[in-house]
Amino acid sequence: MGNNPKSPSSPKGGHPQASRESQRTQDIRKLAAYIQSEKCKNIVLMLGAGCSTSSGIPDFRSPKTGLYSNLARLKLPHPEAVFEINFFRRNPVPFYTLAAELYPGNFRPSPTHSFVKLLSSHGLLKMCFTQNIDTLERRAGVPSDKIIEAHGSFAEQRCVDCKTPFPDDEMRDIVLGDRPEAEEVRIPRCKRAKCGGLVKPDIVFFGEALPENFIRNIPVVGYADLLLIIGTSLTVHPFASLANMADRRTCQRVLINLETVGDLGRRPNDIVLLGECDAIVRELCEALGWGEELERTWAETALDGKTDEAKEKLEEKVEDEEKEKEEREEVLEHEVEKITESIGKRLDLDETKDSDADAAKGSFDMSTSAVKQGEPLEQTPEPAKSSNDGKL
Ligand code: CNA
Repeated sequence: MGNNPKSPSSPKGGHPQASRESQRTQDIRKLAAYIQSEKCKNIVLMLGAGCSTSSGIPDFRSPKTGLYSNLARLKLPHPEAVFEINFFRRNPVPFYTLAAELYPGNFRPSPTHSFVKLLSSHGLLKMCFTQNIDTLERRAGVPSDKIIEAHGSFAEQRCVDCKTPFPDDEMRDIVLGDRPEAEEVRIPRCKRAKCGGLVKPDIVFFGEALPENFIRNIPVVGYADLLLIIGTSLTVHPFASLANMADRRTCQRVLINLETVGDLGRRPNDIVLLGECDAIVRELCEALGWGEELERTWAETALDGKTDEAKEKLEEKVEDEEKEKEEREEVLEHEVEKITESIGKRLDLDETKDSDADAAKGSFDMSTSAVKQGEPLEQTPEPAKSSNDGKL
């Protein structure tokens, strides 16, 4: 199975958007069936900034909303300079101005992060490689031994010269706390006597080596039955190269993103699901029968750090919302039953009228389009083309 995002296969006269959506629904159902099959035991994830945009953290490259298009105020020679180690050593102000906007603690994981937790609690998650530095996978409850923070994180910090660790609470206060009006931004300095070097969070800047546990775990991708790539432009290497390490014969690659990226869509069995990752993940969880579990797991992330009273209120709110949802679904089901019944009657009448014409046209057998549990994913007749042809 697979799809070509560039050429929606709308029937003549059909609405291309509607056709794309039904293709997406079909792909999601087949993906769910594959996940539930015996073949799919090891799921590997590659995550990027797009997983956290709904949490309120901008990504780098989205036009208008991305960090790079909003950095003019920092007067950088080029946008990436804010994350370049040599530039940071000369001028740490732009980084620390930005750090206040990205610093963990103020953000709640997205439903996509909670989906990763579900994969883990269902025993399917082999490894979650993330480029994100926001620690939202941890906050969503994904076990730490299943997370590779390939570009490090804001969780710890140290001196760039002597590597002495710097206390977390002081760092938090410097980045997020009040500062004197005259001070544009506060820069943490090493506390070791006679050092005074610049302190930097343990995030990997351009020009720095990737963490050792990333390098050590690269072979894990080769054992994946399913590689899910979510919310990344696949432009930062070596992380982006992991996508090509998936075994062509045994691994199903799936991209969930706002746009096509890398060479996803080029292998005949690639699946490209374009759209907001939270919406797609919710649809996938519904197809897996995990819909309610996802919402409950995600609701729990809102309780993090809240008082008991606030927790109770939130829990009550979630329960009320679930009850309302159930009631709405019951009413809807009833309406659908009524409509189906009346259509059934109308069809009976029409059938008697048009039976000769129907016999001439032949009939469409719904059962042939049904997705069977554990069915192997088919291959598309033609390899799909990505919009990034030849760029990588
Ligand atoms: P990027 O280059 O900004 O690309 C983000 C990708 O996600 C783009 O292709 C977007 O189209 C897509 N996207 C954005 N929002 C959504 C959404 N809601 N649903 C689906 N897709 C979406 O970011 P990458 O992660 O590819 O680049 C790697 C850099 C970004 C790493 O070094 C990170 O450290 C760095 N970064 C991390 C964060 C974070 O930790 N949250 C934020 C900003 C940048």
